[in-house]
Amino acid sequence: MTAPLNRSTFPARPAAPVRIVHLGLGAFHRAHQAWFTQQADPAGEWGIASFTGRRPDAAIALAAQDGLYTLIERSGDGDSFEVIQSIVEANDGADVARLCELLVAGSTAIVTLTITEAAYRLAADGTLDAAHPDVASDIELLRGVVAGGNAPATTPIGRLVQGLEARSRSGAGPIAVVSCDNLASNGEAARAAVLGLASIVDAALGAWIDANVSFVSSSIDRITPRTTEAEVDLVAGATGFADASPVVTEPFRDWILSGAFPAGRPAWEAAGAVLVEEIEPFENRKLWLLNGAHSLMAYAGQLRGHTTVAQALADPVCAGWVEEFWDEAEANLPAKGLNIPAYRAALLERFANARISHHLAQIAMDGSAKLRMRAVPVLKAERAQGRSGDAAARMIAAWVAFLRTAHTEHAEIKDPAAAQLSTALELGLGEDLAALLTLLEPAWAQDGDVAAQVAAQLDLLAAAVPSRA
Ligand code: CS2
Repeated sequence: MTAPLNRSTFPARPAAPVRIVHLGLGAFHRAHQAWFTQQADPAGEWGIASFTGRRPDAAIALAAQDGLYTLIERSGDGDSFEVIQSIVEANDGADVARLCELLVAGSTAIVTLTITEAAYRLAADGTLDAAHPDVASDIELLRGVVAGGNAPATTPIGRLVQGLEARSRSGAGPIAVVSCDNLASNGEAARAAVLGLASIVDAALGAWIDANVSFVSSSIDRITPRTTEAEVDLVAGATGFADASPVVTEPFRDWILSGAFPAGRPAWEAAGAVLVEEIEPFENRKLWLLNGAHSLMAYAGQLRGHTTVAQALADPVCAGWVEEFWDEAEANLPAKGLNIPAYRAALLERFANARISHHLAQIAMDGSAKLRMRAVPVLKAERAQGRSGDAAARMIAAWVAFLRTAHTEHAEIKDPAAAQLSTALELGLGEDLAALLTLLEPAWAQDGDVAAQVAAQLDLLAAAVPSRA
């Protein structure tokens, strides 16, 4: 017999008061920030109110369990189970009224974000893409809010700006916004998005945010694949609780943060988080070595017939490409203080954990936003040093080949720029390349060398794809 999981059936500590608001209630948030907060806050002083993004489903499932869920830590040898209690409220992201209520409370000190790279709506030059239809529509809505209306914004950044606008009128004081998305200088990206939007809406609101919101950058790491039904059954058997919404993750976790917390924060370092002055080298190490290898395997691995990261890594061809890309990335990271040989060795072990079924298709989504962080900087840095950057170009070529296959097979392209990608692919083989590259990096519109280099890597990949050899 299993019991339902909630705060009456499970011997939970009392729900902590909300002091953290999170946007992006998904598996990664529950394996990462919620776990760190639980470990760092034994007294239960830091409750999290978490909001979903596009759909309310995760909030509905979690609210039915009073925010409780089981975290399955899956190593190569076995599983361990822990009930996470730090989320005390699970809300539909569309409930902007509740978000505003929480943000006007002086006790709310932090907003954390896992809204995905694409949701920042930044153009390739790092400024807000104000012409994007969703952004433009939120600008209108928010102008109405400043004028006394209360229609809810629809994008994550729009909702955050709406909450901050409410706070600015409440006298609740300064607050920290912590980006936990895989973007370089993600605190600065959050500032560009939030301040960019707020300043267009209302100059005074922009000025308040500038003076009162601290944008914290953070490098976040914990491989968290999608949960399946098998995990639901596993948890019931192992713990005796019927948890409709468990999360499976690897044992490894890492959180490096840089920035000020004007209204306080949990002692996350008690759980292993690290506060640093200079975050860029750590961000690049993670974005290039871990995420870069992931994207390379996602595209090249699927072309070679693989489904998961562990399978792709077991393929010597893919593994060789990963190593070559790592060599290029490493050449552009500081030699001191990052312990890169150990980091690379640890990554190989983490990727090889076949008990974590991390699907390449999941990683392949949103490629246009991801490759801008993972491949483009390495290729540019290599070329600037007078080296080829062929391994980084190969990642981009694998993305192009993957998109072409999807286009030919009429498969859905899951990407925020799907419409522009399709327009580029319509141009047909060869002609499409320059257009696709320009979407990654506008400066490449004029760079025939990069296009020729990626085309050469496309030939190499075609020769390495079993069905086409
Ligand atoms: C992955 C990341 O889906 C992806 O793009 O590269 O989610 C990756 O698993 C995490 O950043 C690991 O910390």
